[in-house]
Amino acid sequence: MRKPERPMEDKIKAIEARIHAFAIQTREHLEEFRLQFISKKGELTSLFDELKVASAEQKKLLGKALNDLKKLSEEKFKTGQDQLESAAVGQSFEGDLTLPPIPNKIGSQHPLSLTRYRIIEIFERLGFNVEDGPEIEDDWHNFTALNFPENHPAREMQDTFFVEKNPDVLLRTHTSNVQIRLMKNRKPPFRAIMPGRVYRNEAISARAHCFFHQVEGLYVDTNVGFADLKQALYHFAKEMFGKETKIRLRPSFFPFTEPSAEIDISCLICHGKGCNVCKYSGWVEIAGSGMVHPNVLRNCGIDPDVYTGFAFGMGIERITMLRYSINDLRLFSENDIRFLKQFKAVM
Ligand code: 2U9
Repeated sequence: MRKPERPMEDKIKAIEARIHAFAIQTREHLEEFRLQFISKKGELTSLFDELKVASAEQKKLLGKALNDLKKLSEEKFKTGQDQLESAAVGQSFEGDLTLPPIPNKIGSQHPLSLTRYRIIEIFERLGFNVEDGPEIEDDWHNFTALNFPENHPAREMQDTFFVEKNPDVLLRTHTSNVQIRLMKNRKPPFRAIMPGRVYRNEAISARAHCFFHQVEGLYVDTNVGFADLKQALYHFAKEMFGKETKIRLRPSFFPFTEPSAEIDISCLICHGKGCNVCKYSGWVEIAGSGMVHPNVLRNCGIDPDVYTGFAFGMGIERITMLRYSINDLRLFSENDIRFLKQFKAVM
């Protein structure tokens, strides 16, 4: 005997009870729920199919109940899905989530890097490229090409680290070797700065170290004059130390420039009145500079009757010490976190 057909109303009630009773605790339960009640092959779809062939009166009576059931199943599915997802996120945390967060220890940039980036930024805006070269160099690129005569006392003055087995090999004493390589290998005009590490045989103290960092600059073209040098370095001083900064040039001597000048800035601490930072002179030295010596141009195959150029050099440590009021050079290489964490990029 055929089982009597259950009225649709009963079926809706029975399914509603089963939906309420269904516990969704795992991903598998969620999928099982979806197959039973939501999918196209699920129980609700077959009830909707039944409704299609029902009388108009039944459609009116049961259509709403069936739609409510559909809504109920979808809401239960969504709630189950959300709960499983947030439980998965929660599992990735460990320990007591009500405790204050563990501080995020991200590093900070080294003050010498911050100063190097700032110097590069200033000169890049004046059209200078950044060039790089070897720290282990031969005598010609470090001394001879720069117009240091064979037995010139300046070679000893530089207190160079030579390689014992081959006295022609040394640790560069300045980044000028990069400028020599640039001038030898390419044709003028050049406008470039050379940041890098240099080495000198000095006893380590608050003011000296066996290595430090320099930025040198070179501008070679037809018609480059001393006024260009002055203007470029005045612009640099104002950008680096503030608009009120003044500069002064003092005559000096370097084998590779003629004429040569030391560049001083007005003291940042006392603004020229006199204090112990500027040794009561009101001025602080920041760089050396000059017009590239004709012999140096000639050594690199550049005709000094056609081209002229200016060059300058500065210690990045010195600029950084003035910028951040640091009084001991050793702090830069001791890796003391208490010192290093105080510096943040100023954008
Ligand atoms: C070439 C031609 C000329 C670079 C220059 C200085 C003056 C200078 C010192 C500053 C402080 C070195 O770091 S420091 O101890 N530098 O005084 N440097 S002119 O002149 C050049 C370089 C390369 C081919």
